[in-house]
Amino acid sequence: MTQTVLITGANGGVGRLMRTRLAREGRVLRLLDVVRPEDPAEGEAVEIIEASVTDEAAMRAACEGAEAVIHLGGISVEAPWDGILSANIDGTRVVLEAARDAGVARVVLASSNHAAGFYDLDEAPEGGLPADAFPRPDTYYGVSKVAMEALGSLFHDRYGIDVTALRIGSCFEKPWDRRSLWTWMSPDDCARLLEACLATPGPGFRVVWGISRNTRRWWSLAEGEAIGYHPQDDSEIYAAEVPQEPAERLAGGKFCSTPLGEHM
Ligand code: 15L
Repeated sequence: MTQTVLITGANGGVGRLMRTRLAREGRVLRLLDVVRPEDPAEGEAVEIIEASVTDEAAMRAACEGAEAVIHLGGISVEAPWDGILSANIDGTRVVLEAARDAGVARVVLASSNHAAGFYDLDEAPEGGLPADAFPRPDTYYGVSKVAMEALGSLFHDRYGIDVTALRIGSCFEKPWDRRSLWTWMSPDDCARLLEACLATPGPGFRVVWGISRNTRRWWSLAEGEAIGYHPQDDSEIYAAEVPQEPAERLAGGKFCSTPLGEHM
């Protein structure tokens, strides 16, 4: 049987890194983005949808027949409130309503470390800051990720949808500064995490950190391990290459001091 997985924001930074990594025999990736993703390569099992996550009709059609939704769509940094409200908060509501109405059993939400950006590294207990540490958003963007988590919890409790919200650190090919040595999630580990979210039996509603097994991490891996996420990469191999300044202490780094509501 074919498994159809809808990925919103499929043409964004994380979405593009996942396109080949989430390809599997028997799986169709339905790639949705407001900027049209590239057409399928020869033999690639993908469907392309050019649409916004705020477009209710398009989202309903996109969810039809999908087993799972990986919701990466929206604005990925600080920006004016109106845009954040529409793309990130209303967009998440639209995605969850469409998933519910189409009978999609499982949704993975790309939350962010910026939902908890004001934790200081000294506040982490032994084993790391728990993934469900009470929110301390660092921006309007971070507030939208807190709202995303709340919507996920709501849709789990009301409708029984399995929802895992990922407080993603920094998912890029490589870390680039001292902070990202804590926060990095390698693209391969991101794919491992998403596969765990798709495969784990009955996760209910959960929040999980999205980071690699970084030597310098101070966020807990326990919640990820509980759903079968066993990261294999460590940013330490890049430590000698990255600048050692600024020596950030707050989880959210420069997001904590960027002017609220201004484009980063
Ligand atoms: C995020 O949530 C952003 O989407 C990404 O662009 C990075 O800035 C990342 O956090 C980070 O904290 O490094």
